Amino acid sequence: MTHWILGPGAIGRLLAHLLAPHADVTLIGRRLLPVQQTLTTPEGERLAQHLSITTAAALHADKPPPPAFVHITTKAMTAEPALESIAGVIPSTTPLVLWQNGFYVQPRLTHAWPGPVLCATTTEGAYLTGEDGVVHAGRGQTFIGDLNNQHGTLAQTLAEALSHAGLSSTAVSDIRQRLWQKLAVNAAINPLVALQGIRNGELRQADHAARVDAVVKEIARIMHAEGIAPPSNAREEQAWRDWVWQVVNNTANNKASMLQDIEANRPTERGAILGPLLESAKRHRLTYQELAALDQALTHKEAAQASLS
Ligand code: KPL
Repeated sequence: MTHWILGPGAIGRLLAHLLAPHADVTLIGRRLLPVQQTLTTPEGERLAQHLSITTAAALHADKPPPPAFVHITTKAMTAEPALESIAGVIPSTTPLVLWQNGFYVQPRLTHAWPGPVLCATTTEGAYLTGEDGVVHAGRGQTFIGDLNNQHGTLAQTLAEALSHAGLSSTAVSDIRQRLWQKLAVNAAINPLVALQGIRNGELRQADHAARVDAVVKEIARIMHAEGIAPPSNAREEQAWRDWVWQVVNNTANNKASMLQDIEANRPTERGAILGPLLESAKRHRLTYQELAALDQALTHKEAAQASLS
């Protein structure tokens, strides 16, 4: 089985390290990285591995045989341009696997790409340490499915391949619900910590906590309108609140991905995380002033940073 992994960020490199001993794997970036790469396991073991790394431009010149799967592991807002960069070298029937947060690129590519489009959502923890290292900080669970439930067998094949490689994965028929549930948590935590420049656990301070609860109130109503059940049986708003605070407690020491993006002067996933909520609130005529305020503040912050760089 051949896997191409488009986007050598933390999840992309983690996938490449885990799959490489079992399958034919190529990691594709905008620029070349050292082929000798190191994975630090959750147990602290350092494993060096020679990975096949190339660029989209080199693929156009080499014209290799098409892969069984193209995993897109870029940030949400760069997934489509990344696919565009290799679209000329793969048949349009090639299965895609989308690993993005939010709910932006998943419906767009499901609609636009002729071949199967699988979506993955994962709680694996990983971060990069420079050009040649990735740390697998914590093991998690990965769920795979497609939005129209037409590719269950393919999702099952991929889930088995990933699990065999050490990434515990399950094929599911409710991936839309799982993507929105993760989006809810990301929307309640990421914009606030990115704007305040704080670690997740600092949201427990009273003034931040009141804001989190106000955001969760809006999110709970939107989820209800979208038909997305909370991950437990408690009364809906309470269930969403409990879940968000559980994630805050479990990740208290983390710098959320959006804060890392702000600190590194990269564009954030604002559009993919807040965008679908704002769009849904407008469509269902629900209140969204907390979410809109976060969106606006992040837009200003990103614009201010871009003008300085
Ligand atoms: O997924 C996350 C992120 O950082 O993007 C959370 C759950 C907020 C943990 O930090």
